[in-house]
Amino acid sequence: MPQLIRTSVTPLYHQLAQALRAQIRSGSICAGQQLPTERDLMEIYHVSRNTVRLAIDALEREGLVERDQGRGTFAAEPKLQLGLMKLTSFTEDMLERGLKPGSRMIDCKMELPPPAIAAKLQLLPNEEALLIVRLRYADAEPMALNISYFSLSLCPGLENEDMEQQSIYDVLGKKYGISLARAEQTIRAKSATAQEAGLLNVKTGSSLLVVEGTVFTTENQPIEHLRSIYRSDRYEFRVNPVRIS
Ligand code: 16G
Repeated sequence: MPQLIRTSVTPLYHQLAQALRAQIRSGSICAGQQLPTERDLMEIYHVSRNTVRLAIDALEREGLVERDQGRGTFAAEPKLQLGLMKLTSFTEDMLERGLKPGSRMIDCKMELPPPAIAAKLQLLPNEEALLIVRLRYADAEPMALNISYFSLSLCPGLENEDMEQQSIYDVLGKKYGISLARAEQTIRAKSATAQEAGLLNVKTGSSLLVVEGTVFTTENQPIEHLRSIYRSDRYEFRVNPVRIS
């Protein structure tokens, strides 16, 4: 067990966080495994309770550990990293990671979308769109909530497809010959409502990531308005910016 350097300018809690981080990253504390208790850490590293708490707080903020009230602190499941440069379906994202994609249909109906969404989809006045709300699973774990409106002018009859068993992007390609080209998306944080928390199996108020935007075909026609709500404990988004001179 590496000892902390008391004479270092690096605060002790920082050094302790580093030591625990290294153990989690190397797998010597693996995902789901309980960390030593506060008292054990105090004894092992000869530090105060406050130092232990500050170190665990830092690891919790980084998403490396999760506290479970009354049970202890556990190494978190590694997050799924989603690149933002590739337009992929949920099904593709999961298969690429060796996970089994699944869906539970929450809602599927034709309706008039809110005006801002109708404008993005370039719908005619009073034109309805297909609302599809699905809870998405990786293996048996709920990961995200997909709330999408599809403009049916390009894919009439989409409402009759079984969207619980199939990939929508697959159906768009195979049945309608539609190639998706690009999306315009924003990402923001929100806290889980009781309903979202129940579906996603997280605590009410925990933080979620919302990706919202429009998907366009190769003909530059908007076909989907999406709002995808991801568990922030299971997802992180990757960006690779380049410097423009
Ligand atoms: C992704 C899309 C979602 C789309 C779904 C189709 C983003 C942020 N989200 O989750 O809008 O409806 O894939 O998945 O791009 P599927 O083809 O597996 O049904």
